[in-house]
Amino acid sequence: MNQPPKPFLLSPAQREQFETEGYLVIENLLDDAVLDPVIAEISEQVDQHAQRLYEEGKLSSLYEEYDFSHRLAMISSETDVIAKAIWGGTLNGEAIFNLIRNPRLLDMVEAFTGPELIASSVYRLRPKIPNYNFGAVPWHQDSGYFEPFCDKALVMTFWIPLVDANEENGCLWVLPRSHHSEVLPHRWRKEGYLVIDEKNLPADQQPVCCPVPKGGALLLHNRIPHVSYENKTDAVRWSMDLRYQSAASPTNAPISKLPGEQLPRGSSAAEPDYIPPACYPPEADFLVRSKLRSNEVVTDHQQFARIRDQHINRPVTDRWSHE
Ligand SMILES: O=C(O)CCC(=O)C(=O)O
Repeated sequence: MNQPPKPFLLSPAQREQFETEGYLVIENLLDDAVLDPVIAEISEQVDQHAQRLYEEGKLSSLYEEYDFSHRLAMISSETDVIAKAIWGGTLNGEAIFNLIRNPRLLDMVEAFTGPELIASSVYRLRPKIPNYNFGAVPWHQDSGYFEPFCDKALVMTFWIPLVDANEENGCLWVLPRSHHSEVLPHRWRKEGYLVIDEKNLPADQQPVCCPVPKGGALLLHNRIPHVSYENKTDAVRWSMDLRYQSAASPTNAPISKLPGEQLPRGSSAAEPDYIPPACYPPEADFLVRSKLRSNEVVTDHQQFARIRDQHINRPVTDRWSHE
């Protein structure tokens, strides 16, 4: 009889580092067979946009002779239209979907959250182009962006570079161990990022720079403060960040309720019966792995695209001040 494949797990030392420090750099996690299709899918999008801009006379060259990390940098020296168009979670092709449901990533998450696994549409593609202000992301905890109901939930982020990421091209920095405390006060900056002001960052830890070679990932706890600075090289620092949680935490994934399963409810005295819509209501969650609802798992990228397109944006609780 065929044995089921062994799950891909963190070593006990890696698990301890993640639990104690709130972050973990994992090398040699995703090989070219996984990343190349993602890069090809993104390159195809860059190419289509470039062709259009070129035909419209808005780009002087297609810069086709440049590789993945340099082409968009060259284009962006003329226009940031393409970087902006593909930034964030706008792409929903097969390779990106397959990366989100990569079994290695899911195995590692499952070991923390159990087998009913929700992937969040809040994935972000970040082509951090050289010397471009929007690429720098101020100190924040991912929980700052999530609903207060999920402050204590575990939402795991895999930050995955598609090129070697280092201090020079703007890899992430973290404040270790800070995930043991509460969600820190954030405020909205004009350009749309949340920031934790310096005075509100825990003073007992020193920031740690987290270079990650291509093929690796930085695993982040949702309450670990992190920051990234400008890219000072001449090439794009391409990365994606993917997020996962248990189906027992608030989710807008269209999943059935299991017998006896309670939906998490609001704890506030003002609205004790309020059922939180999701940890991040503006985007669509989906079931990415399940033992108990296996027929509800999203396995097709077109369905993934549909769920995201049809999602009705619901705002997050406005708990932070605005600039
Ligand atoms: O990729 C970056 O530079 C920032 C990423 C980030 O802040 C995040 O994944 O939450």
